[in-house]
Amino acid sequence: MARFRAAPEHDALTTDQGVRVDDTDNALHAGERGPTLLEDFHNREKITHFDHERIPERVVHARGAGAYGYFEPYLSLSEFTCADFLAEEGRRTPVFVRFSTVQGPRGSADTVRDVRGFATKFYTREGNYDLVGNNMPVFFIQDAIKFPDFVHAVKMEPQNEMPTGASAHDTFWDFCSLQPESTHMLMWLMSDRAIPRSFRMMQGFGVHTFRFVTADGRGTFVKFHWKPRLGVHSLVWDEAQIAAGRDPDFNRRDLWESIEAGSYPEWELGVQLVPEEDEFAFDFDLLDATKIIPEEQVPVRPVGRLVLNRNPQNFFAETEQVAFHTANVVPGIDFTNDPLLQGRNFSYLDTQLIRLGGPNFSQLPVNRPLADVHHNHRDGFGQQVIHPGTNYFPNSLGGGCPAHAGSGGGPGVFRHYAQRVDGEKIRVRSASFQDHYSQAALFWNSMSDWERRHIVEAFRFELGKVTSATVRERMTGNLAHVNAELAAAVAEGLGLPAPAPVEGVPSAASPALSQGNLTGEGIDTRKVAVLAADGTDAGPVAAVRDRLTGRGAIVEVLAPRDGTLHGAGEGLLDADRALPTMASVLYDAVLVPGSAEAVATLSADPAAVRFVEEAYRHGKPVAAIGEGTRLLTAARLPEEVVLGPSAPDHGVLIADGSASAEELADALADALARHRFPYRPGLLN
Ligand code: HDE
Repeated sequence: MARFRAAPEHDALTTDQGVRVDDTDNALHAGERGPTLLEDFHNREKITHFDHERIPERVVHARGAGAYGYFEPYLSLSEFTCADFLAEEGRRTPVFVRFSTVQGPRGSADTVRDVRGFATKFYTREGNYDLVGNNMPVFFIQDAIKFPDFVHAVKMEPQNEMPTGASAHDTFWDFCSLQPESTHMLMWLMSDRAIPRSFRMMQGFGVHTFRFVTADGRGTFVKFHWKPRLGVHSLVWDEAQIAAGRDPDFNRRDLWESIEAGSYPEWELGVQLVPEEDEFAFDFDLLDATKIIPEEQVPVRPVGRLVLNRNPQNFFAETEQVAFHTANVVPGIDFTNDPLLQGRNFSYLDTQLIRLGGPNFSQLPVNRPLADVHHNHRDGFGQQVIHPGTNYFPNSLGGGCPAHAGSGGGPGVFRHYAQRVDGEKIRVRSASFQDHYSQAALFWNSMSDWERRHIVEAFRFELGKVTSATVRERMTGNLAHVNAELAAAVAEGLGLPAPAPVEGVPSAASPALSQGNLTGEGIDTRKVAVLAADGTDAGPVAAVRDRLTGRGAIVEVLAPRDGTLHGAGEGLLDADRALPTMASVLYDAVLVPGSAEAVATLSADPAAVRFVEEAYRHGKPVAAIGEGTRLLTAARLPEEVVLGPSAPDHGVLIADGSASAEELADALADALARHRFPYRPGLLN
């Protein structure tokens, strides 16, 4: 790909034709104050090119961020698949990954409540393989023919193009309430999974059941899982909404900055394998994309790791022009009859033909396979290749090239899985796809108390934005099939009577679904804000910073103004950021060092007071040294938390004179590793 990168550092400005340009600031005019001349080819070319810079955005998943890296298996999977990139422990395959939201346009905010795309292009030696997944393991619909309806319903409403980046509107809930197969996915969407703290802290799922195939044609069903090394963590809803304004690029920036800083995001690839003969061993259909295979039933085997270690150099050329396609498979990976997957296999190439302006987008640098490409496809807009010789098969004039790889196949040759197919042409949904509620209930049953509370609040928020009383009622009625308490709590928030309980709602749970069980390890890249002002004692700040950065966290000193602060003790303290440019939603924890002078300044600064108040309300660790507690009080943290012995249980950490800064830093690190404190005196978050 390197040979496609432009490197203009040492060259003069030219036209598209390579002619050197003397001046690009002034057009060619007839006289100093005269009209601009048509003859000015540089001016015309420059403006014309600019006029054509935009391309259509993706019809869904328009807003995204991408990065390069590699995938590396821990072990060989050749017992199950002949896929070359999975055949050998440690064999590195380059990848490009794009994360995205679904509903909003390119310019929408990152932290909206939405599904996140997690699409990976593996540039394998045997061709490109795309695993085009999401951060939730199921989908809203079972058959791809419903996709245009679903997307029309969730996108901005057609008359006024509102709301941007939100599903909280009438048409979405109208559709879903009439389409009960969406209920399981709605549970995920109303959960905290829909507001990830970071792309680096979310799971990914292939969603469909795919098929591994061995060289001798043996098939095994497979579901793909990505598990983040940093654990699965989310924002809280109030925080997400504030962040959407404070930094609409919140997730994109986080990905970019972590890679720039050398903290490379990492996921483990896991597979759930089901032998072909067990196809009907489950009480749901493996072909139904509204169902998971509970991990307690089929464990997820860890098979390799994905590391992202390089940012793109040009967003448009790389992240915008990348084209993923579920049908980009390599030998050893094949499809199943999942009707959602089958429809996707048509849609991606089709949509890319219009988005990328013709059939040659696989020649764009980011889409080019590393494997050699030989075929008789010719011409089309934007053709980059000069093809000599014949353009048909069979031929003798071109020496019979490019030749068939041979009907017998052989290593590196794709052969479709020889599945027996027999049936009548009918438009029906299989009876095995009819249960729409059991796994929605499974999800609810698996949640911790605080996760359930967040789900109830999310339903209340979303349905509270719906103006149609019929839609609200129909939806709460559907929820009664998931759980009576859930339905009653949502109904209560909407001022509706609790729906009649439904008999026989399943009580099974799958602990693997709760984020509480997916916390990951350590505090790598967690961001701690230190609120300082003139007078702050630089000594303890340096000690805490050293200790926390030693454990991988990022510590930034925020002060009412930029520049060097005049510390109380020895030494000066540099502010990393001016407080007015930042907000607590951009950090994971806050620390207020002591000194009467500094704390008096901060307590009189609404931005500092709000910073602490919000951090506490959003469940983040809050720490103070000595006099720093006065800012906590100014931010109205309950006295029992600031002064009481149970403070550490609530993630509020106070160092008095006797505790060293190092001890405080360690306690803060432990609190950070817990991510959030969902039950705090004085509030729920
Ligand atoms: Fe997509 N989806 N999708 N989708 N999808 C697109 O392709 C589609 C579905 C997913 O970063 C489009 O190039 C249909 C499930 C991701 O570039 C389009 C159906 C899953 C991305 C399309 C689905 C996804 C897309 C729009 C129902 C998770 C962004 C632009 C059958 C497994 C990829 C484009 C990127 C993008 C069609 C459902 C994931 C229109 C018809 C299920 C991550 O082709």
